[in-house]
Amino acid sequence: MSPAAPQLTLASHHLCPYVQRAAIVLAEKNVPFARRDVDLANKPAWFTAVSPLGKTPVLLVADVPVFESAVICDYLDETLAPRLHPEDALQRARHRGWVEFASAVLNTIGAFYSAPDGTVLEAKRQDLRGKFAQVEPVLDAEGPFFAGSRISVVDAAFAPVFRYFEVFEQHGEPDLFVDLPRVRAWRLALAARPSVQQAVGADYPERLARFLRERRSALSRRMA
Ligand SMILES: N[C@@H](CCC(=O)N[C@@H](CS)C(=O)NCC(=O)O)C(=O)O
Repeated sequence: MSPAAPQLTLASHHLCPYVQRAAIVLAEKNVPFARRDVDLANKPAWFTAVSPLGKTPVLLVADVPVFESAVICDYLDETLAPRLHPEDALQRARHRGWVEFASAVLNTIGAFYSAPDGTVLEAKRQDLRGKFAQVEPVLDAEGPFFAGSRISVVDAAFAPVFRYFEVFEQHGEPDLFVDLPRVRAWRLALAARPSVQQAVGADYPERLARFLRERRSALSRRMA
């Protein structure tokens, strides 16, 4: 008889895109887990005890903490079926590189919504557009996902990226994907995926809009 599967707890934050990566991978593997939300402005002692960098997500495997979203996704992929990363080592390395690229896009999104004035906001908007233009030729031509018909960890890393643009566009941001047909189709396929939809609460758009308005940035002022 195989030993019982360990209890999984995801230390989370309502808006954290890195938490969403792990939640999507867990949902794709149909694995139940508990979610424990953390107030990152006032970190509780139980959280700082398990998070060396003080960041979400942390996956508690029984009582063993695993931190860093890419590491969590790799651990889940190595231990739970179905495999989301490619079997081939070279392709797997390529995929890990694009997960890292998704983190770079998230950093640019942070710089975009924190931009102090319209000039920086426009520069960051163009930076984002440039990053998506880099992804366009890398995407599988048939889609709908990064590498074709099967969802991968790269998809789990980009779905939270695209989710920001739902809210940005609701508040008047232009569509950055007009001339990027593969990225555009990919974004739509990810938005329709149940694992992606379930990775955040129903109040996510409202929470994100409130967070953005509170940045005191060029974007906050436009939203107000
Ligand atoms: N490289 C980390 C980034 C995680 C991260 O930046 N988490 C943010 C929330 S989305 C956080 O916990 N920030 C709190 C802090 O830095 O104090 C990962 O991939 O897990």
